[in-house]
Amino acid sequence: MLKSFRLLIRQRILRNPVLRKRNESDRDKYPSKRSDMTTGETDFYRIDDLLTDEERLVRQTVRQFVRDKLEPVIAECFEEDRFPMDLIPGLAELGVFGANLPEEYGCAGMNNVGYGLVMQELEAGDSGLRSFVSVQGALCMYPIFTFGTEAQKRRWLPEMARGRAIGCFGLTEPNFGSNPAGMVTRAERVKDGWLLNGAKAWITNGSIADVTVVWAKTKDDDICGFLVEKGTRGFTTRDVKHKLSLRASITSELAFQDCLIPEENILLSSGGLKSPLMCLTQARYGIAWGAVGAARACYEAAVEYSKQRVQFGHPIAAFQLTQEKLVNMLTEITKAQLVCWRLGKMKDAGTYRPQQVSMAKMNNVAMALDCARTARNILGANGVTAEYSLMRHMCNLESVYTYEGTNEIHKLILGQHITGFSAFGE
Ligand code: TGC
Ligand code: FAD
Repeated sequence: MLKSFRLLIRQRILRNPVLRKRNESDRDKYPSKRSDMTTGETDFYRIDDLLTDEERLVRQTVRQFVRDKLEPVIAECFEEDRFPMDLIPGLAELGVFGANLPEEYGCAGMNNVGYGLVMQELEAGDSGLRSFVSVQGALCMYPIFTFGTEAQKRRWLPEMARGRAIGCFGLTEPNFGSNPAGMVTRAERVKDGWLLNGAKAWITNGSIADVTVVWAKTKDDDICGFLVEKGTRGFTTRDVKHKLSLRASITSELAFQDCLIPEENILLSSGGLKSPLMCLTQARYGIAWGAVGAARACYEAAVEYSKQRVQFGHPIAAFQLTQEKLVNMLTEITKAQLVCWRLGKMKDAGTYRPQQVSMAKMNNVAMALDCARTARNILGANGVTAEYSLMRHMCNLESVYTYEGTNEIHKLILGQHITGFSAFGE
């Protein structure tokens, strides 16, 4: 892990009395201090015991950032349909951009469990914040790192890790969402580079990105990645307005009309649909963890509220029907946490498969959406207000359910893996 990131975490801990106390405390000495019910620490199977000190530090530092910096502003951002841009330098300081990429390029060099914990804490705050970080790291820095030249890596990765350059990823098109193989965006070879024509739809960070990874068909329908820089002539963006989900996240349409892309901006080692799909595997991994954070936030709010709210002379937590809901939520969250941890270990060992990531994304996002709906129900009418986070999480998770492969697409990926038969319809 990046030395400065470790130092930074330790300095923060030393400055912060709450974190300092936690860091100094002996976990065996104070086992009962770790609540699994209310304080952002739902951990029924003590997965905490499986984490290294460093992973716990990373988690706690990001959790504190979310509490201090995001929670006070997120409801307003959501209502006002804006991303909290002023959090970018603080996120960069934490080292969360491309956190699992190597230190050599200015990244934190974290392992994949640490990276997953970062995503979990960010999404406990808001899926829009996790989306921003996922797109920057898994969908823009990762393809530059994996398919780019040394010059491209040196140019973009340190700047992106510092949050001084923002990236995005253009795969989806107006007529090709679940089936990106059909894309019609084209890059034609010309004397000075490539001429790019086409359009991309639903692109997170699209209008604020300094660099866009655009996937386009070249000769013989091969698919390659291109780095399209802000200000390129013929490249325009338009934000999607009136979203009822991920409102604290920028989503844009991109249009390319005879954009001249210099030769040095092609991702030279990319080729075929496999290249963007490899990026999706990285992002789906982060989403699988992130969704658990959103579910946990909803569950904890529901536990807390149900103990306070009295109806028919009893706290609603004392009713069997409420308890059943809480039990189901905790059980599903615990299962999802275990899946994430195991997947992270397999990713670190290099033994995981994309289909295992599909199962985790599919299950954990559906689980989080169920938790958000159930928790919203437990809060009754209060659950529909922005004062509580449940409805915001629920609305956000509708997008998370759809992007990065819809729930159905992941079922079909797994169905094909089990049976050997493709049921995609082609
Ligand atoms: P298929 O023939 O199955 O695969 C083509 C080649 O790719 C390989 N492959 C993968 N490699 C790595 N990771 C994966 N997940 C992979 N899936 C497939 C495969 O082995 C094959 O390799 P090779 O060597 O034989 O060429 O391709 P297909 O056209 O049949 O498509 C399969 C399908 C439908 C599963 C795929 O198209 C798909 O996943 N569709 C869903 C599209 C999607 O997820 N789009 C997401 C857009 S980005 C986004 O939503 C960002 S939201 C960000 C945020 O805000 O957080
Ligand atoms: P469609 O593919 O039209 O699917 C519609 C419905 O049909 C779904 O329920 C789907 O599951 C179902 N369906 C489709 N095919 C089948 C089948 N064979 N069998 C059964 N059911 C099927 N894309 C990017 O490239 N970059 C981004 O940064 C990005 N950010 C996004 C941000 C937001 C907020 C959202 C909402 C989307 C974003 N996307 C992004 C796009 C996202 O990846 C697509 O929306 C997603 O892949 C689904 O495509 P679609 O919306 O066109 O739905």
